[in-house]
Amino acid sequence: MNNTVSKLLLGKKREPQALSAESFAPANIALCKYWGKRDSALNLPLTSSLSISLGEKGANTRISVLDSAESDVVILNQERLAEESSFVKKLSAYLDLFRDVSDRFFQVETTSNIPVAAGLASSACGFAALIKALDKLYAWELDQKALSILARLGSGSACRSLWNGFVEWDRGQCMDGLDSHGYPLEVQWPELRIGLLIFEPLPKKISSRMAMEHTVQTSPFYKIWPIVVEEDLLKLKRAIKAHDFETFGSVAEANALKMHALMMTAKTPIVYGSPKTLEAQHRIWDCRHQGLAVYFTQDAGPNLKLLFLAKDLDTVKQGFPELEVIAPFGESA
Ligand code: 2P0
Repeated sequence: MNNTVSKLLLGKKREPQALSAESFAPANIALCKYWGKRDSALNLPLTSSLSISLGEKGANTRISVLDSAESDVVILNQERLAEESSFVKKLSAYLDLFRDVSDRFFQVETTSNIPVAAGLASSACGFAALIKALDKLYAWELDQKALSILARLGSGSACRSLWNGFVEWDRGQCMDGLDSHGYPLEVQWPELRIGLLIFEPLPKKISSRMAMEHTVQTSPFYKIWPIVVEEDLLKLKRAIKAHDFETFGSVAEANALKMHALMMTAKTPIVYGSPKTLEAQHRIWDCRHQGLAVYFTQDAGPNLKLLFLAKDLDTVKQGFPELEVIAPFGESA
């Protein structure tokens, strides 16, 4: 058990209190990106970040105690993953944080309604759903902040998937990471829409973890990233509060482009975009030149997420008929 876990679970039950437990967590999309760690074992970031959760799009995870197994069993979207796969190893190492030597192995069954590993933060909602399910299984009754800290140990961005709506992940200052967690912004924006433009629902070639490390170590521009993020975060939070969509969209889009620019200047460069990504970006900029308020963000994959308002839904759909539209605050607008 690492230090963070033992501090948070002090006085809590060490034996599962049920045979299985289940929980859901929403996917989240960063509007101001997390890109770079100050501690890679604890997933402590170099900067704060800000996301929007995707409501009903996310992961549902059931964890069950296995009786006589010799390893964990991981089932993702009805398919059992090979024991030696990197995802199963990562998940087992995460579960090791919580089990005593005497503990048995687990079956982790996750159903995700978003494309896995397509740069759509599916590991984030997976780890958030898993820690919520573990909390139920062991009857720890941890608060959201503690769950956010523990989710972060699985995957950094998972700490933002504990809430709906806008979530800021405060980077924190402490070495043990107990002050590095998400918290929700108390702002609703029912008119906001997110469009998933999925070209390639395929696993990404380079993991975010490796790409971040490579960028931090080799991009000559990384040193200005923390300054960029600080400014973008402030602008975004002001725009969200004021429901100033154009500032919101343009700052989020520029933040994503700056993150990808960092990667392109790494040695050797990392490029997550494909020709389809670039073609869609040009279509979005053309729409904007014609007066349509539509923006995009892009994560560690080729797909884009469009940002627009409910009033423009029909026009955006004309330009992008393949779009899957999400209302992160519900369909009320
Ligand atoms: C984000 N991404 O803020 C950024 C933007 C992708 C691009 O967080 O190494 O799976 O597990 O902490 O959280 C994806 O990275 O990385 C991510 P780890 P994670 O959403």
